[in-house]
Amino acid sequence: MLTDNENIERYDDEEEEDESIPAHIPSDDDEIEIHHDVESAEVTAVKGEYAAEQIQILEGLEAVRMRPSMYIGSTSERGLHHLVYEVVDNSIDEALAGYCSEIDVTIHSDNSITVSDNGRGIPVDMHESGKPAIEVVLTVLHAGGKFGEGGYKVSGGLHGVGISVVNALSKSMSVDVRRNGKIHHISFSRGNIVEPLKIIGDCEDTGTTVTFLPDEEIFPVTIFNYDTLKHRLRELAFLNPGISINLNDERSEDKKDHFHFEGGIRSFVEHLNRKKEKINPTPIYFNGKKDDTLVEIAVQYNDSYQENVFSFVNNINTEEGGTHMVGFKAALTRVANDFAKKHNLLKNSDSTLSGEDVREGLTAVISLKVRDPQFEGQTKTKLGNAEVRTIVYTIAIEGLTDFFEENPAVTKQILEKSVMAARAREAARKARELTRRKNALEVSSLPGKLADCSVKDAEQTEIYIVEGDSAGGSAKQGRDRRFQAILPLRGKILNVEKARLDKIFANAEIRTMITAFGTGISDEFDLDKRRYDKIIIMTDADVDGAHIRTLLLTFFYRYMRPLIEQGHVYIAQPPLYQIRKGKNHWYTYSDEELNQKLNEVGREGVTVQRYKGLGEMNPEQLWETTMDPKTRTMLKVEVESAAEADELFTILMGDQVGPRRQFIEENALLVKNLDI
Ligand code: 0RA
Repeated sequence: MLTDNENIERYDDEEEEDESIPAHIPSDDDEIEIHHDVESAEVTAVKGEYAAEQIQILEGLEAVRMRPSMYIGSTSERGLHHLVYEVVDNSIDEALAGYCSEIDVTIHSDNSITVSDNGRGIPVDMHESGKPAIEVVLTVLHAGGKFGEGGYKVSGGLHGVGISVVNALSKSMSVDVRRNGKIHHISFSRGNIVEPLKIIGDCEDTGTTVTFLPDEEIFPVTIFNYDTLKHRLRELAFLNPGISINLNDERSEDKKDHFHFEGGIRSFVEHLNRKKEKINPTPIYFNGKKDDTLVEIAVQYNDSYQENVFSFVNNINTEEGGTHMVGFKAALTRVANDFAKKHNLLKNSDSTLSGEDVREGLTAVISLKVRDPQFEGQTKTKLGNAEVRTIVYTIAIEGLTDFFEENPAVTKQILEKSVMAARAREAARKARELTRRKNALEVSSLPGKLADCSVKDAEQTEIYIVEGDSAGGSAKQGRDRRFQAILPLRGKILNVEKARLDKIFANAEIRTMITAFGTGISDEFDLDKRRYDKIIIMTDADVDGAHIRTLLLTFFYRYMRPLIEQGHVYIAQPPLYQIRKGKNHWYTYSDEELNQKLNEVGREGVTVQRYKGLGEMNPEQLWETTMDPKTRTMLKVEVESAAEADELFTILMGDQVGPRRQFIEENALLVKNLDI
């Protein structure tokens, strides 16, 4: 179990490793982005000269077209959508500077995009280079911030490469600026100027409208996904309260959304929890500031067992976590334990609450504004700034302590859940030890209900998991006892999707299976210890049977996944009908097959029996139709893709009845046909 201290120590280790890498590699960009230095005129002047030189030697937009991935991550659909975010980020910056309240994003029918805002408008006056400032902004890499008046660019960061990159990668881009009572227009193709800046009309408002068409020479796919844009724009509206963002899709009617959240990240966690049963009805919210780092945190518990914490730095989703996350988690664990001890929520037999315990059912959003964020990790979404850990820790300790002390009733509800989680964790540990010991004793402790096979070589054996005692009886008599084992299950098995580990271990049917299979579960699962090569689920061909099959598959998938991945799980296919005519008889496995058979055979003197359950078959029939390797048909269970399957199981075993019912009826979903 990871305690706070371990968390922090582990983090420190990582930091030490990082010290071998220079903290900051100087690059052109540093000198170009002079907007940090408004306080010292002298420094600004020196940097200004330097910047002018640098602009000349800067690789031009051609370099962006040569290696687009270096600037936008990839030219996949992800990169394509980054183009939109890049333009929107500029408008968000304008909003954060206090000059813009509304951003409209439109997807046109030709898959071009318009981003329009009511900010001050990109400056159109002459730049020292002799070109209009707007032309420099749109054609020189990283020039965007140069024309601002200090403050720091808080959005962007990850892909804050500048609007010029979007220009370089667009087949066409046109920009209208409403400023000083005039509408100014300029346009480009693949970064080259097409129409120089000109005035095309009068206006009363101010703002910027950018329209661009991604270049199909660069992007294999140039079709925008509405939901992808919607997701990110909604996120931005949560992270920047007060801003209105409108999304409009002209490719289809009535596809539009409006995002405006005065509640900010409070609204964000409410949104994340919208389908959940809440524990604290109003999210816990606090913020704080130290030096140039702004911290905002919103927390709301729900009654599930999942943890859902999202963190953002300068509007970028830090998917890999980092120092801010470590600081927050450590603070939560600490404050929760302090409160639990002070209010006697822990019994003598309880140990302390672990980080995982206090995050059970937690939904939280952490949003930071950091002046010089260092992004690390695989996808550059892990915050590395060491000082941030302590800043977030301190602010979170104070914010959480205040809330807990002022709201003791709801805090007790939250922490009672954590205490339950801690007890479940302890019970699971004991139960796990118990099954482990049983496995060590092997055969002598095998469950009584199991009719084992005589062959000991696991490669050659199979076990039938059979629904109900009567079918179990038939199967026991009908089997080939040398290599076929039978385990009858009584009644429904536990839905593991909705239970903690201790309950899972307490379930008799599940314990029986774990012991019979010999493999252990979860992180202790060991395929080599399996006692059978094939695990065959044999249930009735009705809805109840399908339900039991689903519950079993869920258990295998969640706790013995390699069994499925390595192809050891099968579904038996008992027949639906027996057809008799004179001394002959046939079995059919579907209604179509029945009709076909009746048309080949003829209907006269024929009796058809429909099997309602396995129990209606005698042992010989069961052997002949379903268990004899020479004649049987089985389905092999396959996991197509882990992520898809995961989602599927969540739908399946979650609270929504509709999709689950559909699965049960179709039930062929994770199953591929395989004739044996
Ligand atoms: C540089 C300086 C100023 C504004 C902007 C850029 C700006 C850029 C974009 C891009 C999309 N919308 C935008 N809105 C503003 C400040 C200009 C001033 O000082 O008035």
